[in-house]
Amino acid sequence: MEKNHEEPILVPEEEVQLLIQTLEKASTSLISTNKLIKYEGFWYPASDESLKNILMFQRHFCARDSDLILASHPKTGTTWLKSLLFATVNRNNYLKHDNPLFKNHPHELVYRLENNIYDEVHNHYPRPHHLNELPSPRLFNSHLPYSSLPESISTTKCRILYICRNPLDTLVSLYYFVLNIIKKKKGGEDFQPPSLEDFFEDFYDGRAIHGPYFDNVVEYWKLSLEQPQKVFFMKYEDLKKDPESHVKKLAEFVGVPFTMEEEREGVIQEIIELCSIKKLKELEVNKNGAINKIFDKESYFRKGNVGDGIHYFTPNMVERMNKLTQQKLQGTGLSI
Ligand code: PAP
Repeated sequence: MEKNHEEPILVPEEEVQLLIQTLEKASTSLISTNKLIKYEGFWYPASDESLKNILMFQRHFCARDSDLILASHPKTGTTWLKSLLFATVNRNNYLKHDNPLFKNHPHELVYRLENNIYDEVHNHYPRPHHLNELPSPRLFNSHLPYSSLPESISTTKCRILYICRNPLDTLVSLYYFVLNIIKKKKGGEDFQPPSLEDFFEDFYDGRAIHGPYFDNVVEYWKLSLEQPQKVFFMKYEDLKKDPESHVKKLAEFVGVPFTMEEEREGVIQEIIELCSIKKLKELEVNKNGAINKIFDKESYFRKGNVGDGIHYFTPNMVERMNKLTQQKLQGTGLSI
């Protein structure tokens, strides 16, 4: 059911603070001063703002049947999939040279729901009423686990596209992304960066932002088996290996399959080219400025390699992560 609602009522500050007091807390190597809190089984920054945004999203977001929600653990290919999804869905809405991806970072075209939409402080983000006014299909993303998404996402026919990635590549990517933010905040001459080895241990124990990583992956994987019409499950590595067949399947899943004529004319290839890391990296719009005033736009485009993660760790650490992966995915039929 599509509900048109006004600006939602804010979750009172006192309620958020009381809730935080009841939640389990942890420090990690990367975020030692700014502790993590465990909410509904997953770790988030222990800030009032962050939890309030999640609560607001959970309480006020009304999914439409036509919504397309890109779900992922951070650093598994979200930005790439955002651009591919946007370019595919909107391929007939713009002239080739006028694609909004040339003027906007992918994160400015596909909004992250639990971030700042419901936040009255960062008002450069669209307001909730703006979400209601967006034409269908609306494209969103979320890093929340399926079990924490608002009810309307499961009760409507809205579709979810999920992407996962090799855990070592994911953790290295996350480490460098967060390190960039810390350096900006604290980096002076005597700045001692937190070690990747320590962050490995945090991630291994599931104690990193949005972790435990495997729990996030397995929830969506299971749902994709139970309801394949609801969840399209992808792996970063497969998308790299064979982007064409994935973009084709993605278009079919979201109800805008490529015509024979489009295929003949190379439209799929053009989309892949436009959304390649090489192309996106060299666009002026992705070189300067920051998403949400904190995250440098260019930091979303680092290397984009597959299997690079193992080079950062000792054979013993790689072996431990492989064993953990096997253990966590045992019986699921999934391998990453
Ligand atoms: P997010 O969850 O914060 O949005 P996300 O986009 O999922 O981040 O992950 C960023 C990773 O995707 C980076 O990987 P790396 O650190 O191992 O290099 C980034 O380089 C990679 N990436 C970004 N855009 C693309 C793209 N167009 N193609 C392939 N990989 C990409």
